[in-house]
Amino acid sequence: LDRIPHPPRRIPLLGDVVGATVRRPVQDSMRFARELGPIFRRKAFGKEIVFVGGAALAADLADESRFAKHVGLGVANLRPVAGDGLFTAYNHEPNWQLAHDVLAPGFHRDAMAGYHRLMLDVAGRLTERWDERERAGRAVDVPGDMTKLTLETIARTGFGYDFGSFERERPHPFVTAMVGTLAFAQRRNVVPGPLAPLVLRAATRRNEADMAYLNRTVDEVVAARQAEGGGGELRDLLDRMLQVAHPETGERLTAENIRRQVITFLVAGHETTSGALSFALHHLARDRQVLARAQEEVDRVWAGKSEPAYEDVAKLRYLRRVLDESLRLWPTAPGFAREARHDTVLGGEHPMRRGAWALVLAMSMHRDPEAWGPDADSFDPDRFDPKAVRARPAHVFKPFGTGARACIGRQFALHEATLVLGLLLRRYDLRGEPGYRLRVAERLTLMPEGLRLNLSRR
Ligand code: MNH
Repeated sequence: LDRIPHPPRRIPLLGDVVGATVRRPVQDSMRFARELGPIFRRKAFGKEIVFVGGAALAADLADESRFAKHVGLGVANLRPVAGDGLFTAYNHEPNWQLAHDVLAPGFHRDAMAGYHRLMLDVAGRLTERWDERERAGRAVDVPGDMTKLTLETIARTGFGYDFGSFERERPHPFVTAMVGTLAFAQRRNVVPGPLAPLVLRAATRRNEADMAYLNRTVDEVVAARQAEGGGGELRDLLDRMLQVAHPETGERLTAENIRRQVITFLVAGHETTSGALSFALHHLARDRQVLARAQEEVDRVWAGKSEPAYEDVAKLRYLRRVLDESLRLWPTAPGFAREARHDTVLGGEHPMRRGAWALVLAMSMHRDPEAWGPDADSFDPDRFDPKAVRARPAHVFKPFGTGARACIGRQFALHEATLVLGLLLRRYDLRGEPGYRLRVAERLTLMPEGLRLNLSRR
């Protein structure tokens, strides 16, 4: 550890707090990575964390024979809400493999093609709303509306549930309760254990009410589905959770674990996609050439179709590159933790004991000039042209994590986001607000703050 640099002004007891902010830890860490190099450590309130931002070291951490996912920090904070659901399960918990094997086919091609219709319906609600705004000459709130869109999409495709987000002025109470439990989980991490009962008394009671509300709502959705009687085709994730037994062991998910999975998918399935769509729209509105090229592609590839079919979405190759390039600069899940499976040496230089872990800063890895060139901070979708991809080392682009615990919803998110961007670009010209400078808010995920766009129908 001694050989790993840390910030120069380390304050006794408090640690590396100089130059740090509470609200933007990821962007702070990226600045530290620029000063301190590909690996560094930061200490706060007695806890020391090793960060890896260099592409070569991060690529080494992707070696599944030596490293695995570590459930820590932000992910561990979600345990009170998401328990042994897929995202927060420890590697050794049997429900991970069980749920993974039962749910993975819910993201294969046939299943995905079945979600396409519902995704189009939700996108239609968005464009209805945006048309009204456009007629009134008013700007749209991009992150707000993208969050409504992605929440409705996962709720309807995954669970046949409609939150009515576009019809409401205020968020659905389920959403308020969900956000409340997340905020509480995060807060619990910064209040020292023995003080928690005192400091968080009111918050704890509130949190219990929130959790009870979440559980009750999920139980109602499940009960309604069960009342329909099982059997027949598997329409969505909930059907799979309720009806599918493990192909080898015959085991089924328990009622308690299904609750955890439903909450997991509602949370994991919308925040990050919403951010990815928002950043892509920001870059499209700002770069007229990129916008023109993407619009030309949509007009050409979807010509003569009132609605794109499932297969038409993946044909938008350039638009996919725009999305990849946005996720490179702004990986909306900005980091993931890796632990050593046994004693090993990271990058041939840093010894790690079994169980020792490091946080990969995807944002730094994605901007490392060694892998991405001297202009790594600039937005250029052509970096994802197949030739350019082949010329780069492997494992330097990881917006969806890595290995066995990588994102199960990757294809889902990419299909949804490409479809929606295609529909929006075909329908509108986008203009940013004059003087807007990108500011990025952090709430475990990254999100552009205050991003509003002006539309005009094409
Ligand atoms: Mn998703 C895991 C990023 C969309 C459901 N997701 C991960 C991880 C990253 C990630 C990174 C790995 C975290 C870790 O190693 O600790 N996910 C994203 C991004 C998007 C995204 C950037 C959108 C863009 N994720 C989605 C969607 C769904 C989803 C959509 C569901 C429909 N993600 C998950 C689940 C896991 C996960 C579930 C946990 C998988 C596992 O551990 O088996």
